[in-house]
Order: sequence, then structure tokens, then C-alpha cells
Amino acid sequence: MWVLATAGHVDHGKSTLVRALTGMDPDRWAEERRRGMTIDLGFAWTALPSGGTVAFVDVPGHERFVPNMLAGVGPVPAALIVVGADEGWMPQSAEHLAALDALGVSYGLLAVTRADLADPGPALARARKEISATSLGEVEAVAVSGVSGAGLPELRAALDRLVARLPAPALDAPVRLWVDRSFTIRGSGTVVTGTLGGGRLRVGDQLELAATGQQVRVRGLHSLNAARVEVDAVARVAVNLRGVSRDRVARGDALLSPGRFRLTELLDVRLAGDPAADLPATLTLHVGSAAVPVRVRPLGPDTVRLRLSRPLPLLIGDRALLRDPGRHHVAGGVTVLDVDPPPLRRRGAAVARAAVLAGLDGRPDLAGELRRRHLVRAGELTRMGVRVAGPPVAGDWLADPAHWRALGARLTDEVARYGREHPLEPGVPVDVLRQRLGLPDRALVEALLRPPLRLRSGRVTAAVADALPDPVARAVERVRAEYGDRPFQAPEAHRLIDLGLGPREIGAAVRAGALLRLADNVVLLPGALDDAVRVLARLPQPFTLSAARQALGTTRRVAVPLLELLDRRGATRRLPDDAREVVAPPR
Ligand SMILES: Nc1nc2c(ncn2[C@@H]2O[C@H](COP(=O)(O)OP(=O)(O)OP(=O)(O)O)[C@@H](O)[C@H]2O)c(=O)[nH]1
Ligand SMILES: [Mg+2]
Repeated sequence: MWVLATAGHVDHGKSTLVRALTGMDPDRWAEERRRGMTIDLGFAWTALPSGGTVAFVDVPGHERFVPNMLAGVGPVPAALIVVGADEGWMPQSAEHLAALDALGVSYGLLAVTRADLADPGPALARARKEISATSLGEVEAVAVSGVSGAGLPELRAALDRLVARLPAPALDAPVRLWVDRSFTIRGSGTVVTGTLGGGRLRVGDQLELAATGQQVRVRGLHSLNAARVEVDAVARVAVNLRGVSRDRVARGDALLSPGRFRLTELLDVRLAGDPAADLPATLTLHVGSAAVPVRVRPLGPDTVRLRLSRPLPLLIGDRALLRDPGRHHVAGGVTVLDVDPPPLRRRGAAVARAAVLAGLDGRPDLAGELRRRHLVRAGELTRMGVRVAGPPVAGDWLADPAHWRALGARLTDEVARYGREHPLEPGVPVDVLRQRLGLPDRALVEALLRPPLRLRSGRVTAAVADALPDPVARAVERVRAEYGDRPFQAPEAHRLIDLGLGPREIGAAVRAGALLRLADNVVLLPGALDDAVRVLARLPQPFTLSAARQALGTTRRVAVPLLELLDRRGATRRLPDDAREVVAPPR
């Protein structure tokens, strides 16, 4: 099934056209039928010549009901724009188009209706011109009459061509069903409806209501008026919920896959439309079927921070729009850049933040998020809409590689410092290290340990220092100090000699686990193997020697034996074409 929303000025014939196409009346209310005007969203569907089904969310055109219109369009990324041949382009034609543009809707069709009343040519030319300047670009246009039926076969054929182009939904996506209606059915209880844009719903599923966090269970499902056990996106769907009373769920709420969304009240966004500096301090944010008052704080020329009056389940990259309800003005489209932005307390923080936002585009980017957040749980990133790849450093913690290396170096320093401060204690308690490094989890301290550091009865000790003769231990310490922050660069042969590390000394250090030998005269610090796998796992797989060398920031002298060692250890696999892939993440 495909879903399209209508759009267009009041009385231009949207509902009449939907009725002519589907045989169903989208105006559900007696008041709508009496006044001959759509007030709230209407729903109807029909089979297309190709056999596929298209459902319509029919929206009201009157300017008073634009918020209802936006609740219908929000979750539907394709539109049927209707313009009356007799009246032509009108204010709500423009406002609806501005809304579609702000939401980034890029699939649509133009129907110039009431073509029995006037020559459709001028209206068609004007509408096409207006539409072509938006995210919709060039659209197919058809002249029709909802009354005589002229042009309807052509419109159906054009609908078929349009839906064939619509992108396939992601069925493995978590469910975020924006509620556009809620009502009760006697004997069944609460029912909500919405447009399912991604994922899959099944009877018995456990879901979560965004507004209250309440857990609910799917008791029954309907799509196109038929009971279903399972409904795949894209679909219009009615969900009968167990465990929630009708007054606890309303339009603007969302049914969510549990634990898969972060509810946020603070957003940093990029604007397309009015300059940030021109925005009023309060506006209404429309996203999905929700409309939420927000306070606006400009950060950069086209970036602002929004404080929402109630939390919403938003993801990086979500599209939304800001509207000034008083002026009937779509202030602009919004692309969500960050759903968990840092507080701006210090002087100059806003300027610095604007500089960060200038480099973001709303495409979730794992490496960038790690760079900015340093250390973050995988689940938290997933809930922001970031696809997590590559192994965690510990538990479900992901770390920025450079930050992780710096932490490793600081850990070594702290262990040494504690040793000087408490010469009689057998090492540093893990929790002391956790606190000194400002880490949120003991598991991170343990994961940072590299020989010669060891964990013994809850304390970290530098074991090798005792096991190695003094001059060798000092030489290893020098290597660690010089190369700790560039773990994939090996000291040159002459540097090893300067340090007093001849073959025998290197042998002793390798046996004690203080150095790692890749080849004659090529040694690294012992953590380098795990760190290398972590870096390589983030490359597109498989990767070439040269890609690995660049990612590791090293030379062939190190990269070749390093990869061979990883191959032997089964961490990487060499493919017939000499490319490699990461097999097993480090422990
Ligand atoms: N002659 C003629 N009349 C039409 C045609 N389409 C709609 N009408 C009439 O125009 C009036 C408005 O039509 P609707 O379909 O209610 O318009 P709408 O766009 O849904 O209006 P809102 O929902 O209020 O925005 C009705 O009286 C229809 O009968 C058409 O193609 N030809
Ligand atoms: Mg209507």
C-alpha cells in the first residue's frame, strides 16, 4: 500500500476528487457534509490499474485548519496537490506547498481539477512553476473534473507511475506511529490510527506511548477496514490497544517500539526558510502528527536551538516545520541535527556550538558523534537515529578512538601517580581510577588496561616494572611516553638503539608483555592490536592495505606485519584479491 496526502486551497475539489477516485467519502463528519467543507483529516483508498493500493489522507484547505492539514501531511512523504482550474493558485495553495517543501516532500502529482468549469491551462502552468521551485521539483500534471470524471483514467495512470517511484519502506525500522485519531469502539476499547511509514506491527506487540511512556499491547489491527494479524509499512493502520484509556492518548502522540526512541525537549536544528535571526521567540513545531509550542534560540545564521513544551520522540535527520500560527506563516523547514545537545552555560558556548552545527547536515554519523561525545552507550546512539557499527570498547560503550587512546595514556599516568602517593599500597583501586579519569563505568577502566598494567583483586598494578631489569623497564617507559599517542608508529631501528633496546632487551620486554614484536626491529606498544582492530572495523569492509595504512596513520613497514599478525590471530581475514575484512572484534 502507498499513502498520499492531498494539499490545496479550500474548495478546490480535493475531497470531491478523492471521492471520485475511491468511491469513499473522506468527509466523515456530519458538520463537514453540511458545510461542504473538510475540517479534519479524512481517509479513503482505491486499487490502482497496476493492482497496488493507494490510500489518501484528505486534508482541509481552509486556513483555520492548517494545523490539521499538517498533522496529516507530517507522516506522509508524498502529496497529491489539487488546484482549481477556475480559481487558480491561491493563498493556501501556497501555504500547503510551503509546508510540503519545508518537510522536504519530494514525491508528488498535480491535479488541476474543476477543469469542466475553466480552461485548466493557466492554473496548471502557474502551479507547475510554483511546485518546480520546491523539494517536489518537476511533477506530472493532469487536468481532471471530479464531477464529470474527465481525466480520471489519466490521473490513475499517473498515480501508478508516482507510487512506482516511491522508496521502499524499511521494514526492520523501529515503529514510530504518529497518532492522527483516537477513539473507542464499544467492546474493544481504545483505537488509534496513523500512517505507518516504517517497520511492522503485529497483534500482541508491546509498544510504548510517547507522551506518557505507558506500555501498551496491540490487541487488534485493522488496515483498509479489514482485521489483520500483521501490518507492514507503508500502511494506514488502526491499532486497538490494551491497557490504555481513550483520554490518555490523542493526536500528536506516537506509538513506539519500546526503548528505541529518545524523548527530547531540546533540539538543535538547521532551518531552511527565514533567517534564524528573524524568527520570533516562540513558534509551533510541527512534526509527524504533533504540534508543539517551542522557544527558539538562534545559534548560527541557519541554526537554532528549540526548547519544546513537551518531549517528542525525534531522531537525527527528522524533518519538521516551524510555523507562526498568528501570522499563518510557515517560517521554515527544520532538519534535526542533534537530539541531545550540550547545555550552553559558559560564555562563548553558543558561538562554539554554532561552529559545530555548521558542520552537521542531519545525516547520522557515527564517527562524528563519537568525536563530539567521546564515550557513549550504543543504545543511546541508536535511539538518536545513529546506526552503530564496530565493536564496543567495553559492555555497550563506544569510544572515540583518539579519546580512548588519550584515556589509556592518562590511566598509565594515574597509576604511576597513585604509586608515588601511596607507596605502600599494592596498586590503585579500580574505582579510584574510574573517578580520576571521570569515567561512568568500572568496566571502562578494566578495558583500558594494557600490559604492563594488570588487574589484581580489584586493584591495578604495573606488574612488569618488577619483572623487567631496570634499564629495560625505563626504556619501555620512554617508548610509552613517546609513542603512547600514536600507537601504530614503531620506533625506527636507530631510535631503538638509542633507547638501549637491542634484540635481547626487546626479547625480554616482549616476554613480559611490555612490547609487541611485529618483525625484527618493528615493535609496538601491546595495546596496538586491539586498537588496530577497532580502527579497521570502522572502515568499509573489505579494505585494502593502503586504506588500512591510512586509517592507522602508519607506514607499510608497520602495516604489513601488523595485518599479517592480525590474520594469524584470526582478527582479520585476507581475501583472494588481497583485500581484508575484520572477522572478530577485540575482546
Ligand atoms: N464543477 C465541478 N465542481 C467541483 C469539482 N470538484 C469539486 N467541485 C465542487 O467544489 C466544491 C468544493 O469541493 P470539495 O471537494 O469539498 O473541495 P475541497 O478542496 O475538499 O475543500 P476543503 O476540504 O474545504 O478544502 C463542491 O461543491 C464540489 O462539488 C469539479 O471538478 N467540477
Ligand atoms: Mg475537502
